[in-house]
Amino acid sequence: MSAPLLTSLAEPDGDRPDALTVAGRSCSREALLGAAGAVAARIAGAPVVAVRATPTVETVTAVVGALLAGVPVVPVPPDSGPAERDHILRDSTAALLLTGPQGEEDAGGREASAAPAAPVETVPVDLAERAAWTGPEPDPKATAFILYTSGTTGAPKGALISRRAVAADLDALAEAWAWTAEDTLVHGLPLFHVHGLVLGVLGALRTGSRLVHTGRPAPAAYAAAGGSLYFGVPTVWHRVAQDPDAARALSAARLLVSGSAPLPAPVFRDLELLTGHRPVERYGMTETLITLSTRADGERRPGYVGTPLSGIRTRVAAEEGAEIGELQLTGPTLFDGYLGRPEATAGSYTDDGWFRTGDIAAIEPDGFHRIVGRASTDLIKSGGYRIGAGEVENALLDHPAVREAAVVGAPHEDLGQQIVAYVVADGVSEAELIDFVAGQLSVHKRPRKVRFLDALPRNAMGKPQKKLLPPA
Ligand code: MLC
Ligand code: AMP
Repeated sequence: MSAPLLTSLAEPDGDRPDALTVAGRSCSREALLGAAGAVAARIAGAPVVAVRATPTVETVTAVVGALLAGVPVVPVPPDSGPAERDHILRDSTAALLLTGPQGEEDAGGREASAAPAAPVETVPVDLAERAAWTGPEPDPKATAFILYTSGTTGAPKGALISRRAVAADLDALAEAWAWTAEDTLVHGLPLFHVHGLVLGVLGALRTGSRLVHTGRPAPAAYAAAGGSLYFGVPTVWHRVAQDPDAARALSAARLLVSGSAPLPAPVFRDLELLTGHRPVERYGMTETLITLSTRADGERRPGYVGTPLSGIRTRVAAEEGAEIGELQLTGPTLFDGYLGRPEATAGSYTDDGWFRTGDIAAIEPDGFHRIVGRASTDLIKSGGYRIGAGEVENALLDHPAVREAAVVGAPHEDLGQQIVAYVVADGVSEAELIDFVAGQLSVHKRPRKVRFLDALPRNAMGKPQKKLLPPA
């Protein structure tokens, strides 16, 4: 039998009552294992299971149950509207949707009981149920997660993440950050992406560290949690740095870690001034998991994401004479392709088998990596969320009043980029269009600004020229 993915769940000292806290509710590892065992027994044999990923103990239990049973998990953002949710459920062919208690209104803001249009059976997770799961440890090559992630155009694609990729990544991060069972990990990130779910939940369950999930990533909640290891996206660290009392409370921590988007140098410096910590910055992608990081025992430099994690090799595909170019990677943490999209999968690799990140980077002589930007401006990062311009444009075009739409990411101090939509439309307001996108897709994919134009700038071929759009 291979080593279990969630190592710490098999250890004997599982009765600590606050091993796991999510949004104020705590449980022991023993209780988590028992409730997850009941989930595993209910779903064993299913080809795939969707989980409505609210920030709750139920979500953690659902994910752990599926991992015990070897059923691939498809996390569904709890605030996703019908268009996005239906796409995820249909594309993944999930026939079961694990949720919190039925009727629960949660932090996602939508009714948990809202009947999904895709043909799925909703299965509420009951934390009081217990079962001892005795099934064998699934094959490390098996899929752990199908994570839906946006490309530049079209609907999100399901990235297939294997159990062994997760294990390799978590072990490499534990090594780089000296992350052990002595740590208390604190964060409040969404449980449907790599950052909050894979690192932020499975990382704690593999290393054996306590986990405090704050429900939302609010500075005051981070300050109150008293952790040793903190995760945040740059927007969260910007908000912490704007709240000096909360920031100072983090002085007692061991390590502050930023990722999912570039950490601005002024935020790095403010955090250092207020907390005494130079934050660790790490870089990753849904398709590759985390691949580069500065280290607990190494130098941390503003603007740099450090060196490759154990097992990862990187190269920069620069033009002759240039220092910057596309960052390409190989290693054990890479995904197994996009579900049902062999062409997109093939297109994300070079002919000699390296993964093309689409990020532009430079590697200094000392091996430190700097991410300069993205090759395509149609992939937006806002608040650490990856959002495809095409997906938002399609949602806008579904509105009967909208004739043309072009979406861009405009620089924004807090969010990194904010989504700005340029539309040609009649008889509709900015607020209506923002709410329309928030209602169809996830709330974080909504434009923050809408500009009305008489026509989109186009080239002679009729293609919209986003570079010629007026300033936001
Ligand atoms: C606002 N709201 C609306 C609305 N406008 N609801 C419906 N319709 C509208 N028009 C509500 C929201 O539901 C929410 O309610 C509240 O307003 C605030 O929402 P927001 O404005 O979107 O939140 P904001 O403050 O902008 O969020 C900032 C943030 C968030 C940092 C909290 O962006 C975030 O959690 N980012 C993390 C992204 C992440 O984890 N990325 C990792 C990807 S993995 P309510 O009730 O909910 O408050 C990856 C790999 C790697 O990248 O390297 O890590
Ligand atoms: P996602 O697939 O949502 O995980 O988004 C991955 C993208 O986030 C990468 O391709 C980068 O563009 C960006 N990203 C993640 N971490 C960093 C970082 N530390 N610095 C700059 N960009 C980052």
